[in-house]
Amino acid sequence: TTAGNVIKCKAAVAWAPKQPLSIEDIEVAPPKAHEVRVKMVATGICRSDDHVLSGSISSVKFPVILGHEGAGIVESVGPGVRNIKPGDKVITLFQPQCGECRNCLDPKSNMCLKSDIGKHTGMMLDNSSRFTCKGRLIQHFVHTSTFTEYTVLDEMAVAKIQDDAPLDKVCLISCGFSTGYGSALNTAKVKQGSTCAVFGLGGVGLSVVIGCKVAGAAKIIGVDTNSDKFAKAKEVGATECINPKHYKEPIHKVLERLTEGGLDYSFECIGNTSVMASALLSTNYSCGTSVIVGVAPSAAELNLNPMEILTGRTLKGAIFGGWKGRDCVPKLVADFMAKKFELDGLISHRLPLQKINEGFDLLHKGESLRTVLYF
Ligand code: PAD
Ligand code: ZN
Ligand code: ZN
Repeated sequence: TTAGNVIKCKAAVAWAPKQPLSIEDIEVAPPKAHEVRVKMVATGICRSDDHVLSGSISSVKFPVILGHEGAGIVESVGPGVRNIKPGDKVITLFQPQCGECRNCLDPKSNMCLKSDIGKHTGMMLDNSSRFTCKGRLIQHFVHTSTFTEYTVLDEMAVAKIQDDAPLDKVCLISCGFSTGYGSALNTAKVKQGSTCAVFGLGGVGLSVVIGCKVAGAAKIIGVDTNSDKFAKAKEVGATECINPKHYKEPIHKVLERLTEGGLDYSFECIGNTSVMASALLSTNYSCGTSVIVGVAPSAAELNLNPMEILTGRTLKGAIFGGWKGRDCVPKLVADFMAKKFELDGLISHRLPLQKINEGFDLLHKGESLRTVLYF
């Protein structure tokens, strides 16, 4: 039995930014009080992992084990863990839910105050790490770290899901799918018959499209500079797609014309501040709502004329689509099992952990939506 012992296993370690990941033998310490050790089964590669590797999210410390879109099976639990036991299927929560803080108690917020997003301590809640490699301490990433055969999670960062869920698909509910879907349903609250535009048609943007469709939007316009993304976007619900490179005039002018006075809702799913500004401008100047979903570089600033908001527009944002992880993720998995939405269309590639750098290359080349790594 491994319970109570250090586990030696493989992990993809990021030693420094702007370098390929390296597959290493690491040691994973047993879970302490209110912690859970998980054997990973599947994890997606998200653009946010790449933002860290590229150095664009500069506060993350190295060496680190990245990855935050994971699903696995509980290997052992530490003292005090009540509702999770070895053998349970779980999804990792990069946006945790402690259930006790001011924001967890507010039904309007999912931004648990214990979240490591933005702070990037790289540690477990008790301020220590469970990972070592070659005698060095390795940082955790936003309470998850899924690019490893075994990881340790604080109980607040674990959602227990039903036993019959296919982990190689529902891992997307751990980040990309839920972020996009929730941005449409929870953050924008898209109304039936409305007009929507989704800027950036990667795994997150496509999930916004799915959410807009479920909400009954009449028009869902996909916007991407890579026209190769259009076929899949239409397959999951986009009613038309446009490429800003094919127009001389600014894209918000084009969208204003297509929608007779501006969109009801727009979503920025790229992480580019000038696109955020044009997504806002493309909404109706009085009743439009624009949602920031993409993660911009740490140092970036958004340039806006206040008049664009003064006339009545709403600018919003959300992490993880506004979902409270432990409450909502099991329900999202149940909705998937009940065929309320599909995830297959979002998964473009499957690779073993050992080929993780190939997965990042596919993302850089614009060829992948989601690459799911298996173990
Ligand atoms: P992705 O890289 O797969 O998709 C981005 C898409 O945007 C690609 O299809 C690009 O071709 C397209 N694109 C790039 N530049 C432009 C441009 N100027 N105009 C139009 N299209 C363009 O990324 P993803 O879908 O994995 O993630 C998208 C963003 O969402 C990224 O910034 C990621 O960090 C962020 C994210 N946020 C959360 C959250 O909780 N808010 C969660 C997960 C991901
Ligand atoms: Zn992500
Ligand atoms: Zn909390």
